[in-house]
Amino acid sequence: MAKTPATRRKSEPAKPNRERPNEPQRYKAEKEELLELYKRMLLIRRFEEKAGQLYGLGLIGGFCHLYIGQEAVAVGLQSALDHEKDSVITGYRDHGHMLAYGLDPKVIMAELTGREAGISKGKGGSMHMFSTDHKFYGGHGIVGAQVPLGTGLAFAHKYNEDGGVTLAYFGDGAANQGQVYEAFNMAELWKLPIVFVIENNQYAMGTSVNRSSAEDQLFKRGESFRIPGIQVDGMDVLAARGAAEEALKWVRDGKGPIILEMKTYRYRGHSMSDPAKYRSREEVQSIREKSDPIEHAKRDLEAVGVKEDELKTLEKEIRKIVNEAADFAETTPEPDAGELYTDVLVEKY
Ligand SMILES: Cc1ncc(C[n+]2csc(CCOP(=O)(O)OP(=O)(O)O)c2C)c(N)n1
Ligand SMILES: [Mg+2]
Repeated sequence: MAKTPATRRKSEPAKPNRERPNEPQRYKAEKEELLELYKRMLLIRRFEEKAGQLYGLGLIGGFCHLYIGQEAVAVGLQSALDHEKDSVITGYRDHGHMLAYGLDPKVIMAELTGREAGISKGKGGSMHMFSTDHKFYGGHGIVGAQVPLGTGLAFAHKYNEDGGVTLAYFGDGAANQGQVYEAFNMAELWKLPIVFVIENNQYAMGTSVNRSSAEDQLFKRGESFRIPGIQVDGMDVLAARGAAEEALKWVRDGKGPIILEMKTYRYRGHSMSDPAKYRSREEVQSIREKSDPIEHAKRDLEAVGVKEDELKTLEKEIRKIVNEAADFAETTPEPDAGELYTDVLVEKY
């Protein structure tokens, strides 16, 4: 008989979840660890800038949503995962999440240019990166759809008793979708091992969170499901990592799901075709100047004695990696025409 993750009988009333997670602390990183986090964020920044250029040159087709400004979220959170066990799922703004894993930038850039060597064999493109080897389940273009899918992944972790946790990322816009709340209900009812990560970058296409959300404190969105939530400075990689430690502890202790609202900001338009008329240049400029996650980490590095020269060398290294990824993505072959007939589901319904 199939196992069921249900934790109580029908006749038993639900037990109120009165416990609260601890207030997360800013993660105390050793110098080497902080350098690694900084490097990953810088790689995402330079990679995304390059992707923007290649798009402008017509080398990337279809949609392309850049992650610039949000780097600390994926890097901080994913650095706390157990990559042998845990799974990740996200929306279409997904290049950064793959790079945060430490995946080869060449393979990701080649996916953007639709080449055979790409992570989805060049057939997914920007929005549909996938790597089951890394337990990365996409890359999804339907807003909010990754939340029930992620809940399914968490169900599988519990069912298979593999000790894994799912990180399901979604945006502030997606947070207003009905399917998100159906998933919340099931996740809490069955105490599924999932961290719901709301990347609140303040906008859903051209609509600001304040204009679209009756409750704009998104970490509270689980309250009616008894799912606790924490609001986190998503422009500080160490705050993100600290919050991830608390959230993962909560979930791994069998206490069910938790919400992390990561307050962040996207510097670029929603996608490459967005003229961004719904906000002022001054707004973007002021966040860049005051809250940039990479500059923030740079200051932390300088405080532990890392010298300007070392950072310059690192910058050069990263630019080299990104240029090589772009060269590779421009020159490696396109998929064979026969690939049109592979990885396609053909079935009668
Ligand atoms: C079900 C569905 N509705 C609408 C869209 C069109 N759409 C694409 S992105 C987007 C905004 C989502 O914003 P948010 O969740 O905040 O994510 P962000 O783009 O800021 O990362 C919308 C409405 C879609 N892709 N899927
Ligand atoms: Mg958004």
